[in-house]
Amino acid sequence: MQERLQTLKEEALTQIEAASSMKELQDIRVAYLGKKGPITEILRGMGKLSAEERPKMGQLANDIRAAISEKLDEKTQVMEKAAVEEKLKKETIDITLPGRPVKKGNHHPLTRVIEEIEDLFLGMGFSIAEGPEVETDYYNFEALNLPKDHPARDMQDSFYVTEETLLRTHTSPMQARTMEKLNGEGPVKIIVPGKVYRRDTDDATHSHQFMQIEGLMVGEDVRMSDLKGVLQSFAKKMFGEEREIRLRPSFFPFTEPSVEMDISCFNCGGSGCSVCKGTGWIEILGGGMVHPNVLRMSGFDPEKVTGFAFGMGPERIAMLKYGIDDIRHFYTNDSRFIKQFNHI
Ligand code: 2U9
Repeated sequence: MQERLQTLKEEALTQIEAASSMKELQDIRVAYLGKKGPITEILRGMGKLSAEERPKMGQLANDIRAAISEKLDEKTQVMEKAAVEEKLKKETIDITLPGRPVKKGNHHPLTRVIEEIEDLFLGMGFSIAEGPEVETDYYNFEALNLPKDHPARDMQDSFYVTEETLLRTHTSPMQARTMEKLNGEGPVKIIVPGKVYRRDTDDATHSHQFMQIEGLMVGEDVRMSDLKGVLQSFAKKMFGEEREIRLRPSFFPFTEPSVEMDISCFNCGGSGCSVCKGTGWIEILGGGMVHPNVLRMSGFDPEKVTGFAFGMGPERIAMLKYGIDDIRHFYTNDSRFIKQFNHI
């Protein structure tokens, strides 16, 4: 039995030495130290030994079991360490290698223009107000002097959600909401950017969803000259200090008098070209003095306060600024289009 144990020990240690995987080691552990293993078997056979032999054999058997177990642990550690090193070797990165270029995204050209316009008006003391895109018929039309059967409603073909709610056709309802909250106490000096919706067939210059930035200033003795001053300052900052502006008479149900603002063409300087269609002037926005009905419906007394308002389409300004010929480019998410603006 003693030789048997020794043989087992050498055999086990040899196998452990030769083992090249954790699995093999585990198999050796089970094979030699397991319940059905030869050492256990020998220990079970101890009964046949004499009383003086038993402790010696027992000790030997346990020593051999301990030696095999120790060797197994030792080899396991060696293997685990080797595995970690292997992994580290595999994972070592050559820090001298250039990193993978992280493709940096960029602002959508429309976002740029909107933020540029917002900054200009923030710089003139306006604050930004944003309102709900699903509006009530009252705030989208009635409060803006467009009573139920007013023909001008057709100019703004709408997506109705229910009899009384629709996707707003302009951001003006938020100006009416802002005024109403002030219970006739001005001043009001806000711009309202946002998405608006009109039931239009998309083509190069029309989109069923587009952006608007409208502005409103209400207070004592607000005049048309204030509107002209604000629009002039906006035009020069947005399109160049050498820009001239001109105001032409126009009509909007919510302003009286109403104007359209043109800027001198930034492409030909005014001598006439394809950008300004030979006129030397480019139409940018509309505006006017807030209609007394609109002031009254939003809780202001037109005898005490006056106001001006204006509205522009950021897509139009971005198309002029970047020479874009089709409004749909802004909405079709074609990365070839968007990528062009990464460098600016
Ligand atoms: C209130 C009172 C008056 C907003 C105004 C315009 C003129 C205008 C167009 C610009 C481009 C619409 O998207 S567009 O085609 N808008 O020309 N907007 S005055 O007048 C208001 C708004 C709110 C309470």
